[in-house]
Amino acid sequence: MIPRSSGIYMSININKAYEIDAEPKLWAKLYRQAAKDFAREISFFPRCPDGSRQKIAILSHENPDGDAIGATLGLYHMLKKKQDGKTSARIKSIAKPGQVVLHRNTGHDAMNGTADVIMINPGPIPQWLNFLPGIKFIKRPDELPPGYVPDCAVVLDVPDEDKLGAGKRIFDAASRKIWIDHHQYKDTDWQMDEWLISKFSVIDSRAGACCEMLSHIFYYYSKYASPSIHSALKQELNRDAATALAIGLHADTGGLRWSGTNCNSSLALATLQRAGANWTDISSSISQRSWAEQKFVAHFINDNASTFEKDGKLVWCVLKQREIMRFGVGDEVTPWTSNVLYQLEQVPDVQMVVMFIELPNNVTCVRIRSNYDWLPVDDFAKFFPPEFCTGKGHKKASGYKIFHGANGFGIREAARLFLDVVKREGKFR
Ligand SMILES: [Mn+2]
Repeated sequence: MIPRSSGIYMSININKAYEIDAEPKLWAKLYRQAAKDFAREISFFPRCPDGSRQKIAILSHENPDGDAIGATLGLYHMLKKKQDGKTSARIKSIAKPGQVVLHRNTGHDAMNGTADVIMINPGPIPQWLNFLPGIKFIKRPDELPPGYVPDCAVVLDVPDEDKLGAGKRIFDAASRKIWIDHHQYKDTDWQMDEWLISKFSVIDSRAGACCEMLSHIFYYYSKYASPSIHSALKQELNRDAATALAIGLHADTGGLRWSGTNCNSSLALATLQRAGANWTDISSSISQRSWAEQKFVAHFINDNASTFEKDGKLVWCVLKQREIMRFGVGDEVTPWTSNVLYQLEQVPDVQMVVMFIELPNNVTCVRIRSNYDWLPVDDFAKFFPPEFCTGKGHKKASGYKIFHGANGFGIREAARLFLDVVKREGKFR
């Protein structure tokens, strides 16, 4: 059970929770309200009694994807704009590179407060995101100054506190917590409600990406936030923020193609394009593949006995360690094999794709995809003893691990056992 926030900042609505899952009119109303309250939450940073600046940490999940990094940078660039704006000319001179100094313009100089904003992620940050402006300023938790404790932690695209990894310590230590996320929260019992209202949270399980949510929030910020209260944050989306958010929107929605994409995702894209995000450039940079990866995928599909069964509804293949070495796959196993899975998914009639990847120590990783909601692939582990097979995931994309060392099996036998279950229990149509 997570303890409630200290309550020191009760006056700024910290215990307000939204469940945005609503019809269009209500949807807009809720986002407008969320934007106003978010602006108030994040712009509340009085000068600390000892004269130091308040600290704001932007956190996201470990092993970050495009959405986690896009959201982190999107918020950072929105806040950074303050450093360049006219109200903070005085502050600009004291900001170091990569440091954002926020300035809350209350109109009364004595009341002005400032804050340092730090982006934190345990990594590893995928290489393909390196072109994003500001990415090099994201710090690992172990790179923070000793004893770093933020006054406010903003958590983006995280469904579960444990996914913060080493960042959880920083989240736990923060006295104010802001939580913005689009994942499904299955747990709707009172404990979950209690947990969500223990911090300022905006949850929209219909949004395609956390970046989509931030686009809406920033849109309503600039449109409706009352200038008298929120002048420090009332601003248009800037191009760097819009580009980072568009990356996340693209990454989590497959360029607005996957299920989970809806009219609000398109609205978010319009907002981001208007602010200068170049969707064409973003799409082509996301679909670029190195020559080594292209050769690996082509070879793999051509030579690697991708086997069709169930009248072509099921296709499976095996990636062995020696091929991983031969092609210099290195740390790129996940993106490269995703590309293979993607190619196989596009074949007409294919309903499910299964890939077995040989890991060291007689462990096999299974990556499995379904093209359809009615063919879930997240629940095959229950047909095996837990010491042999574990794993789960989403209905249409899951991962398992098979520990076959104890049985003296190789990857082929492990694959055969797993496939028998898939063919027997899978709801092929
Ligand atoms: Mn996401």
